[in-house]
Amino acid sequence: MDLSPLQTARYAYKPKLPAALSGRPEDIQVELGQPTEAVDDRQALKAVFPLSYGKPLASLKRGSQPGMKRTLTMGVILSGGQAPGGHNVIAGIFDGLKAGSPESRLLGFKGGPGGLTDNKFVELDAATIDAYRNTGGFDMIGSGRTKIETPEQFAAAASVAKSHGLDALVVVGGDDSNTNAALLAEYFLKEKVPCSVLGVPKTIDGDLKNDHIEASFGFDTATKTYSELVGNIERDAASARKYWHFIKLMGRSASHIALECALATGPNVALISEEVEARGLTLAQLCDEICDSIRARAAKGMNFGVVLVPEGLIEFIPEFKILISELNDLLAAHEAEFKALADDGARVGFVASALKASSGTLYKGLPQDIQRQLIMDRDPHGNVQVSRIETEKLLIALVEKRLAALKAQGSYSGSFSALAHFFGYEGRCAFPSNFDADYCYSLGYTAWALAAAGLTGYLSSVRNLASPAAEWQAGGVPLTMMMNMEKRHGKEKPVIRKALVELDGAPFKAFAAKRAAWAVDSAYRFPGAIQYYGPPEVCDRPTETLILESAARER
Ligand code: FBP
Repeated sequence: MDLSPLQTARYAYKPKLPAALSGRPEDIQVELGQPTEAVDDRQALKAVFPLSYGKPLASLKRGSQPGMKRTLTMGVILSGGQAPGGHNVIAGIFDGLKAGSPESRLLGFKGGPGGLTDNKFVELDAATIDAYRNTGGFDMIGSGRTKIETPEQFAAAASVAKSHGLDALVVVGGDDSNTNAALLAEYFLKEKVPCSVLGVPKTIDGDLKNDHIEASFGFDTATKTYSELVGNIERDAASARKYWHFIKLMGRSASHIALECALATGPNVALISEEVEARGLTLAQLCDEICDSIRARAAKGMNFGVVLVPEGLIEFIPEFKILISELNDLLAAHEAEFKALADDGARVGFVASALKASSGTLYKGLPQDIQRQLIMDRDPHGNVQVSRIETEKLLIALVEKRLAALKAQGSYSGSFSALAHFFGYEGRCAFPSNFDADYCYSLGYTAWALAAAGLTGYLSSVRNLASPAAEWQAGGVPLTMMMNMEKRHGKEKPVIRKALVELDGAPFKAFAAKRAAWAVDSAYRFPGAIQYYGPPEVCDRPTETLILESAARER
């Protein structure tokens, strides 16, 4: 392999650990609190999780823990979209295991949860781990989006766990994958499979967070990567003075990524899906608001600017929400018939004629590409693949049309030339920032400690993240504690509650206080590239979101 100088340097980086995890592994103690309750729908959840509901919070401390198992065989699965730092989670588990006993073993199940049910695995040794330390990607063992849901899949997972003598299995994933981990933990308890199931909070989207989980890993690096690019584009826009850049930013549902990038870069417009929904804005009203900024800047001779568009926007615009829900029902009810249709043209025609009147009219009025993108396959969890819907292009087309009408009325005289960008995959496999490298390694090490203590049905947690790593607090949060019941495919299902952007939260308020000035001025902020070596205030600084949320918690 031809290694880049940074790759070589990152192999040698030693991630920082919370004080509780530094030092001799035999001096780690697991302290348990009081029983917990789910966020909502407690009776229903108790019925789904009779054996694992309501476990106590766990905290890791220095001390001695009787009954800690030193020699373990653990398995690890990477689930869902890539997020920077996944390899460090595995390295943390591995180093914890080997510190406990050199006899311990770690199996990596390949290609996501499907690797467990199909028993596709690799035993991870020191040489393999060393080749991936502090680097991005999930390529050490691969990832996948298979959902373990049928009785056969649960039985296969149990038989694989037993055949390897697994003491614990760690699922590294987002809300859906960790919900799946909770169901697997319950199943293993019911079937008396002596294997703990633990989760690790992963997703660049930043929506797996709550009172006990301050951030999902990957959000820090991904948003810093996008913010660097947005800042560069802002500088280009201000230099060339001829383009409006519409930048779609990844984040399947919540707008945490767009909000964080806005706080980091001060764009002219940043749409926040949760606000669009709360205000009940139609697509036309949204375009009008973008046009307001374009016109105000044109009046000052600035026919350029930057608009941030969250990837999930379309599902939050009320009329599209209804359309997408009708499309989901339609595609589920007529799956075979739909798949048998000859081509995209026939499929578009089929749904256009089957939709209810108002959704049908909306759908028929959309550009052909968007019509086609809206009916593409759903992911295994039933989600629309919003990363493939070109909302940024849809907005450009509608804004162009609206500006032409305004020009005809004499209320706009600027020039509008727009470019579309989508930043998503660029950020998911970046070298993890120091924050993510340290956080992920700590999460992995914590997962090992929870497994050694024999806990099951927990999400590895590391808190107090706005402070230096030595002051971070490691522990475990019962998975059922973060759950409620939600309707999926027409049925009530247990799910870990997704954290959307809170409009009364500190990050949104900080953004809302500044955006009116940003809409008219060129108040751009240039965060630059992620720095791995140098002063801690530059290299170890967490996201603006984390800093603002921690400060609000302390008030
Ligand atoms: P996870 O929720 O699995 O972490 O994935 C997040 C994400 O990166 C979204 O932001 C995006 O919409 C989606 O994955 C893209 O999925 P895919 O990799 O299948 O194209």
